[in-house]
Amino acid sequence: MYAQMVKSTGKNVQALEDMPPEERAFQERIDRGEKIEPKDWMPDAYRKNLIRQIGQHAHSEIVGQLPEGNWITRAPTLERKANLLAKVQDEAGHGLYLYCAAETLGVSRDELFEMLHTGKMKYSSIFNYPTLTWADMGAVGWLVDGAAIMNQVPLQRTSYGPYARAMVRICKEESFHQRQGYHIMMTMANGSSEQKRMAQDALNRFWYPSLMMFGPSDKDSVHSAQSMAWKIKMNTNDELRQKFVDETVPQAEYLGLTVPDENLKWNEERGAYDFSEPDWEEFYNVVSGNGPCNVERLEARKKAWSDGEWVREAMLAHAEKKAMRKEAAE
Ligand code: BYC
Repeated sequence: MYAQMVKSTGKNVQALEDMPPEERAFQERIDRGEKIEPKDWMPDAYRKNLIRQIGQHAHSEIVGQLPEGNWITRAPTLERKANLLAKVQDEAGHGLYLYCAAETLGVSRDELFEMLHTGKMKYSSIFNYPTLTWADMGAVGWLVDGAAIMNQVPLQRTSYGPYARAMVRICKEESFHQRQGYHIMMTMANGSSEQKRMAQDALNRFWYPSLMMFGPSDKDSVHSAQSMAWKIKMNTNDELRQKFVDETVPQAEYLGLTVPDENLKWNEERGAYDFSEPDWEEFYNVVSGNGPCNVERLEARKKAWSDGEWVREAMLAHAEKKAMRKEAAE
């Protein structure tokens, strides 16, 4: 696995005084809050870890179009259809900004796609769950984009310039996505008893997979310590998961829906909700390729790649012709 190449960036973060001078100067720049730009010197492991995270992030945006794209033709009104279409297009755009950011680190887009298609690079576990009813479009926008915002807003301050700048626009758009999802949930939750039942069912199915989006619990997170030292990540997985639960539970209450967790309880002392952890066995199973839709999602992406081959060839041929014409004219 490509990602295993960076496993050395585990929990043992090197102390500043033990670093070689170049690495130490690099770490000090990060500690001062300076942005690292593509042509700056950086440790190999920083570069590899960023390629891993940005690449996975880009793949998640691209694969993430599939569960919602599935509902564009079945949206209940023209307005809902236009909104969903715009949202799915935004996700494609996010993928493209992120691939561009990854390319500045010296990896090509073809290499990134190859790693996705051969299973060497991951994408978010959440997109391996099916979207069974229209209410799922509400739950995805509300919960999945809601979790994405929680994770991505801090990434606007990440140390790598092109990644941080891509996050600014992405976060603005995610905020619209979250609201359109919540609006669908509001309509369903205040609709007929059958619509309310569908909204509750969507919440039941998407709650725990949304909690899994933040990654394994801190004690099992492989990359957090080093990624946080490098400001590739700004918070731990558990910190963001807690923040998400604390913000989302009142939103569920406002909808009159019940979060499917018997242990959910406000903890006065902590000023936060106590809640049940997701089933981590299920998480690792999905991440290793055995979720309900893993095979279908990868097949769809591979088909899109091979169906688009003639377009890529035509564009390259056009660019070559243009270059030849320019050369001949000079
Ligand atoms: N799914 O050491 P850890 C969106 C992997 S899309 C799959 O804690 P890290 C949207 C992890 O990669 C938004 N794999 O990792 C789009 C690592 O494996 P490798 C997606 C996961 O990187 C369309 C291993 O588990 N957002 O908004 O420190 C429609 C150990 O984990 C997951 C991003 O990508 C997972 N959920 O922390 C709607 C944000 N979690 O690489 C919406 C950027 C963990 O060693 N990424 N793994 O083989 C991040 O912030 C971090 O990479 C994570 C994980 C918090 C996700």
